[in-house]
Amino acid sequence: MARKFFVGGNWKCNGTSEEVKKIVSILNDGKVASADVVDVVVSPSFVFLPLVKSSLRPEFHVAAQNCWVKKGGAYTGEISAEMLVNLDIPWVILGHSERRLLLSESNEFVGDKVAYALSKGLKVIACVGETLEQRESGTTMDVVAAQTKAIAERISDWTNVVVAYEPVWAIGTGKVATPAQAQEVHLELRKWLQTNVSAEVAASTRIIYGGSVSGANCKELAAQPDVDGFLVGGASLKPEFVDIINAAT
Ligand code: G2H
Repeated sequence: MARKFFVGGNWKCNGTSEEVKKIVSILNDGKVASADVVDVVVSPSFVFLPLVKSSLRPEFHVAAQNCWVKKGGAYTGEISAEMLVNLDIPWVILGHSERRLLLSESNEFVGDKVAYALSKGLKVIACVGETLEQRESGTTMDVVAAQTKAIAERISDWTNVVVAYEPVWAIGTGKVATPAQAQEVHLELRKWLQTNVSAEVAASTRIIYGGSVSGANCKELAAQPDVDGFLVGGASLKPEFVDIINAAT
């Protein structure tokens, strides 16, 4: 089953309204592959979501970088899935390692968030990935399997899920996983889905790579059979993001 290439731009906690407008205009002017070939989703901070959504070319979509684990209420500082749906924001990134590590989000908490966001009609980019210590101790697959299992136990429909494999040691470090390292984990993750969810879900779910993806390394990574796209941080704030989108072709 053909999986459509997917490129996400995670702008993290960056940008002023002027800078955001500049990035949007670069994206709007960029010569990119057609929407039949690649899904493009950019994720500005919450405060810029309406601005980006209203000014971005229509075939590109927006994602929030997080949302609350259940219905809104007395949760100061949080943004609910319902609010994103209300603003017509189709996607949300959940379980990014920066939140898992800096804000102590557990596998179970991330799994609950994924299930709740999906139940409200959002599409989810669910992030998994091991730390350097875990890789060096040989537990990479145990870690990403446990993170994926916590999601799998809470959802039954994977249609609106993209899994982002982001090794923590490669995030923002310039130390990208080699194409072989990325392919190895993506293939193992797909096998995990086949064994623990279903062959259909394993074949159709997009598994994208994140961690120091750039215009220079994207083509080689994209050529791997189980790499279905990217979640891009630093380079998504630069003109080279257009080249990364075009890695699909
Ligand atoms: C990983 C990635 C975006 P960067 O966090 O999700 O960031 O490309 O800067 O390593």
